[in-house]
This record gives sequence, structure tokens and C-alpha cells, in this order.
Amino acid sequence: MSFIRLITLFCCYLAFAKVNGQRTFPPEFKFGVGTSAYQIEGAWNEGGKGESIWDRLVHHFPEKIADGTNGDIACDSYHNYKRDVEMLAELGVNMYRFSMAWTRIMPSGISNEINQAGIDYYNNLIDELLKYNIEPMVTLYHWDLPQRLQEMGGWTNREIVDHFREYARVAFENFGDRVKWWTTFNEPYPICVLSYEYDSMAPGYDFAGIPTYLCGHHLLLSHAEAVELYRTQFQPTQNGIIGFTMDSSWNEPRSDSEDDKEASELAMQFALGWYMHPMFSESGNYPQAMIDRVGNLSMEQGFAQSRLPQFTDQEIEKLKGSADFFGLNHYTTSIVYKNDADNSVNFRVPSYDHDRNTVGYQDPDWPDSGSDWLKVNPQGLYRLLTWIRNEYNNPLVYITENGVSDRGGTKDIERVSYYNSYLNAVLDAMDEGSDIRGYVAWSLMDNFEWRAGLTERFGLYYVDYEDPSLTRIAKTSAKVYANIIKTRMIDLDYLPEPDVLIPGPEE
Ligand code: GBH
Repeated sequence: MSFIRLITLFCCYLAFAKVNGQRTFPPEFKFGVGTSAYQIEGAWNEGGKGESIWDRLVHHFPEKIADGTNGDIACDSYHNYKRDVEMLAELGVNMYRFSMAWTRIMPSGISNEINQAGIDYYNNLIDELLKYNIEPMVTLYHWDLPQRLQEMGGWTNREIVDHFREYARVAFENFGDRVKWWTTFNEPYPICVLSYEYDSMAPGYDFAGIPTYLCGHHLLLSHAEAVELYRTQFQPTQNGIIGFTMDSSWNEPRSDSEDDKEASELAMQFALGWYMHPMFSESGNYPQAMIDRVGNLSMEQGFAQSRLPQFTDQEIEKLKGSADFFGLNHYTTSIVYKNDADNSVNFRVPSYDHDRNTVGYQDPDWPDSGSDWLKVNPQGLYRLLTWIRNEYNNPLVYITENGVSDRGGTKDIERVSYYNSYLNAVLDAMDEGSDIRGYVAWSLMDNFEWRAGLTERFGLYYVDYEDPSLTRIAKTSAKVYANIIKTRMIDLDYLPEPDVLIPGPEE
């Protein structure tokens, strides 16, 4: 660690120690950790599992993954799930957020074939969790679309709405007696923008400005259908709750100027409002700014209709209020301004970026992490939570992901300071009335970080990928997080040694 970085950390620490006082998280506040199927399970073709778009991407284009690795084995949680649950018990978490692989349950994604071995796997995992009183929070879709459905156009084909609903039905039927927390989707931005608009996530197209909005539209309709199904046929007897997990950075205006403030608002509406406005506002529809911008630009560009599809009145009714809670994933902050202020970036036309018209950058003084895109700015989480409270009339929020990466090693002082300061920002927002009921740290353990492969590690537990048994070792942060959960307080002086001292790459 550089000297400058140490000093920055130390200053953050002092500023924060001063305001922290002795605030506590309420006893009913839930703490958890999260993972996702493709990132941890491995066993990609075992137990009758079908091929997903991530299996396809890593096998056909290994050069797209930073270190050429893939999720064929990952943390091998398919075989090691009992050890995973043991770690959850060590942490003392109240809940575990994980995703189900659609292809384990329905190999081709279509309901004519249900795979019992896949259902057994999740039954065993859920039962193991309940033995320790850990509540499962299940994500139905964390990016691993059945390859067969991709061949039908994936999220750009409206047919997918029915297939997703049938998948959700099988999940509610088989697991809903024990699963009381559901989210339909994890993070629409990587699903629709980074996959169709950019070749960054599977399936990896670079078709800008059109499929992106079709994908978003069908994602929203799939969500609404699954929620309606749950509410009418399962919720009355199963008594769980269901929501959607949104990812959002905070978009800080570059200055106080009207233009920069407008840029911040546009960036928020195009990222977060795109999905949350239909669910949490009175309109049940896309944000007006998005309807106007995409509509007007589409006309100028010679399209016969807006590239942003329209909902029918009936769809709007279904979407409105279709989430029992607001699931929020948050990692970092961008500083934004309007591109037409200086046209500093040459956006493709048409494209989502061109429609949104904002440019973002990060403050070089914010501490960095193991990922280029992730710089540390806890104020951003506080501002984002405040924005959500004001924009959507103080919805019930669960933070479903928050965390930071390293590049190896178990003495993760930077992660400790990240969690301390971001959890402090959560307390700040709660003090001002935000209705935040829970917090899920990303991630239980190091895992397959998509295009970054195994190079970026987000875990509270270190995974030794060199060791065939994929041993997991508690990092310092795992012990600190366990202490926060136990005491319901942030103790800045608590800095235990990791289970085993493994040096990071720079040490
Ligand atoms: C979450 O995405 C995911 O839900 C989770 O699966 C993931 O492991 C975790 O965050 C950590 O990334 O390299 O410039 O193309 C957060 C959103 C989307 C942020 C992909 C990083 C890649 C940026 N992530 N993005 S870049």
C-alpha cells in the first residue's frame, strides 16, 4: 500500500470516527451476505444442468475473460455448500442471498423439462440454511440465461415473459414453503446495457440503442408477471415478500450549476428510474425524461416510433406497486456532467449513452480498490439513499449488495474500512428517516468475477484457487463483519488478525 493511500485512509477514518458516536442497528435489522449461482456453484454440466449464456461465452470466447478462467468449477459450491453454510454460521448472518441457476431447474429454460436433481440441490441448500436459522433470500435471475432462450432472442423476444413466469412458478412451488424473500432480477443494467449495447457481459453483443430498451421492457414485464403470480397464488399461503434488485451508483453533479444538476438527474433517471419509476411512482411508467429524450431522438433519427417501447394501460397497472421492497446494490460514485456541454465523448448514434447524454468520471482522490471501476466514496451511498427516500416516498429498502474488491491476501484492512464507512452511511440515512431494513455484504467469498475472472476478489472469505479442495479462509473483514452483526455496532478499534495470514500481491 502506498504512503498516500495510507494517509487518505487514515483521514477518512478520523473524519468518520468523529461522527460515528455509538449508534446501533435496530434488533430487527437483518444482516446478510450474498453470492450468485454462476459465480460460485461450478458443476456447470453436472446433475442435469443445461447450458447458460455464461457457459457459452466462457467456452467459446475464453479470451474475453481477463485471466482466461471460467466458472466451470468456480468455488465448487455445488459440492461444497455445507462448508458455505458453516461460514455463514461463523459470520452469524441472519440471511443468505443467493441465486438459482435457471438451467439447473429447467435445462433449456422451458417448462416442458424440469430437472429434479437441480431442485434437490436447492432443497438441500435451503434446508442446511434453516438448520442454522439463516433465512434464504433468493434471486431468480442473476445473469445466467438458458442458452436455448438466447437462441430465441433472449430478453429481446417477448416470449420470454411467459418462460420466466413458468420458471418462477416452479421455484415458488418447490421452495416457497421455506423461502420468504424473493427477488426476480439482479441488476438490469448488466443484463440489458452491458450485454446488448456493449460486449461486456454475456451474450456480448455491441448493438446499441435498440435491443437495450426491448430487453428492459421485457425484463419489467417478466418481473410484473412473476409478482402477480406470486401474489395471487403463493403469497396468501406462503407469506413471503417479493421485490427487484436495482444496481445504482450515485451520480454526483460536477458542480452546483443547473446544467450539472440536470445531468445528475438524467443519469439517475436513465439508470435507476428506468426500472424503479414503473414500480414505485404513481405513473407506473418510465420516467418522463426518458420517454421524451428517447422519443424525440428516435424521431430525429428517422425511426417510425420511439426506440423505448410503450406499456399498455393494463401493463402499467400490473407494474405499479409490483415490488414489496426496493433491493439496492451499490458500490461506487460517478461525478457527472452533460456531454453536450463540450461533446467530450463521441457517443454512437443511436445509443443508450447518447440518449442519456451524460459523462461520468471519478475523483482521483477517492481511495481505489481491486477493480478499476470501483473507488471508495461512502458519502455517495448516503446521497443515493436520500435521493431514493425523496423520489419514491420513502420505500422499504434492503441493501442487497455492497462491497469492495482486492487482488489477493487475507489481511484486508481496506475492506474493513470500506464496510465501516459504508455501514456508517447507512446509519446516517436511517437517522434521517430512510426505511432501511437490511444489508447484504457482497460477497461471502472470493468468486468468479465475470469478465474479470478470478483476478478481482470481493470475498469476506479468501478462496485458495490453487488448492483442489478450494479451501476458504476468513479474512480480517469476515471477523469485523461478524463483530458488527453480533454487537449491532461499528467498532473502529476492532481489528483482529485473519485466520491465516496470506500476503496480497503487493506485500
Ligand atoms: C454486481 O455488479 C453483481 O451483482 C455481482 O455479480 C458482482 O460480482 C459484483 O457486483 C461486483 O462487480 O469493468 O468497467 O466494464 C455490479 C455492477 C457491473 C460493476 C459490471 C462492474 C464492470 C465495469 N458491475 N461492471 S467494467
